[in-house]
Formats: sequence, structure tokens, C-alpha cells
Amino acid sequence: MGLTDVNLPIIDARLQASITEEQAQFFRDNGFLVIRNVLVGEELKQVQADMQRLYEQGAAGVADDPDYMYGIGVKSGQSVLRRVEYVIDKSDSMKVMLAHPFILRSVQILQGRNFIPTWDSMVLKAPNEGVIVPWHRDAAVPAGCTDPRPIFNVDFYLDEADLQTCLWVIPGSNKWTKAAADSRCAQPGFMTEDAIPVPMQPGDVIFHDIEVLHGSPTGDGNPLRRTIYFEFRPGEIEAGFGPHTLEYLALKQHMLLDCIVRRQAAEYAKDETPFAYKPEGGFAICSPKRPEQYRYPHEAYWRR
Ligand SMILES: O=C(O)CCC(=O)C(=O)O
Ligand SMILES: [Fe+2]
Repeated sequence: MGLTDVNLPIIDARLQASITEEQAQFFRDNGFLVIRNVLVGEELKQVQADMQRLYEQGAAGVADDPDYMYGIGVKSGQSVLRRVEYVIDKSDSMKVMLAHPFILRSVQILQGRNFIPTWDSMVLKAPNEGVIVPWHRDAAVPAGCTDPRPIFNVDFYLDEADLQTCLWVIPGSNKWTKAAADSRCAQPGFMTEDAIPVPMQPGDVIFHDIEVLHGSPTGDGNPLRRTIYFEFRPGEIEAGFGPHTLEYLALKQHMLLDCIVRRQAAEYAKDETPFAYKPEGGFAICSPKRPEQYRYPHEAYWRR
């Protein structure tokens, strides 16, 4: 069997409550998983509208705010918005989305009950700027960690990604050595012989392991593409190896609990069974506290 002959599981979030054990194993083996129809109806509309506002605000130019990150447009040579950090702080529909029960139940299957939400960002492909995202890993597993549970991003697509512009992944590259991954990333151009494309519709989600190789080509005349990245980590890996302090983990757990309560008050989530976050052992929460903020800057909580 060739590298790219993977049998993608077909997962529709409207038809099951979480990923199955078999689908979880596909993710562990291949480093990615596609889930259709996670955001639907009113939630999709609300999230799209809020992120459109944020995109337009950012695209107009936000000075002196490190949360708004710009690059040079390939076509225009102008400054273009490429990323916005801490989107949960910037929009209520992002707080509600963090508590999506299908997603949290599935994260729990892969990471255990003590999972922690870490990064939350919007990644952008500006219209017509043909930005290429070269082959990369998002991050390395912390040094010294041998815990096999995956650290991964949940990518919520708010716009279509067609074969011209979509993400490509190399199945199984999450298991490669650093040397093998570095050598593949050093190949010139955006080579796809050993990769598969992952076309997406608005509301679909990709789980991608931080160590799976991925990237996207330059699409000629590409439309705007907005993707929300929520990263999750097993609490035991964070506690043992960082990169954040223990204080950060507790703050983010309270933030997550608050977002779960917020979701229960959202009209568009009223018919669903909420996720029950029940961390245990040293991660157990005795009394939930209202979070003081929704933006805990990573650099303020790095370990020494
Ligand atoms: O959305 C894409 O095409 C890739 C973005 C990406 O991998 C990243 O920003 O880390
Ligand atoms: Fe990435």
C-alpha cells in the first residue's frame, strides 16, 4: 500500500456523539481526521459573521497590537492580515464554540479527562494573495515526554477550501523522526507526491496532530479562507513538561468551564447534551470561578 492510499473515515458530527474508538485510532496512526458538519445552522452563521467582523477590523490595519499578525501579500506586495490570536477573548461565539460537545467528547477520547485548551487563533488566507504555507510541523512534543497521547489542533473551517487552496497532509508523518521531517520540509517547491489534499466545506473540522506534516499551495485568485485553530493538550503532559506553568492550566480549566456554561445559554445549542468536563486527581476543580479574563498571554505563563 502506498503512503497516500489511506481510507479516510467518513464522520458526520450530526450523526454521532463523538468520534469512535476506530476513528480515534485512525487519528493516532495518521495524524489527522476530518469531521463534517460540526458547525451548522445558526451557529455557523453567527461564527462566520463574528469572524468576518474581526477579519475586516484586522484587514483595515490594527497598529501596536501583537494579536493581529501581518505578512506581505504575494500578489500585491502590500501588508495582509495572516493571523489573529486569542479569538476566544474577542468574540462570544468563539467562547461558545470552545464548548462544542462533539469536539470536547472527542478530545477527551484522545487526551483523557484532564485535557486543557491552550492556543486559540484565526488563520487567514487573504483573497487573491496566493499565500503558500510551506510544509511544516506546528510544534514538537515537549522534550523528554514519552506519553503517547497526541497533542493536536482542531481546525474549524468557516469558508470552503477547494482542491486549489486546501490543506495537504502527509499521512503518518506524525510518527517520523525530526530528521525525516526536516528533510521533507527542506524539499523545494510545494511537492505533493506523498501527500493527500483535504478539501473542506464551511462548518467542517480537521483534527491535526502538531507533528503531522502539512501545508497548502498558492491558489491563483484564491478567495478568503478563514480557519479557527483551537489547540488542546493532555494536562499530564503540560504539568510534566510544559510549556505553560501549572497556574496557567488551572486558569484555562476555569475558562473552559465558563464557556461550557455559556454554551448552555446559547439559543442554537439548546437541544444538545452539554459536555461534562470532569478533570480528576490533581486537575480536579473544587469550585468553579468566573474567569477574570479570556486572554492569558502564553509568554506570561512560560516555565522558566
Ligand atoms: O490553513 C492552512 O492552509 C495552513 C495553515 C497552517 O498550517 C498554520 O498556520 O500553521
Ligand atoms: Fe500548521
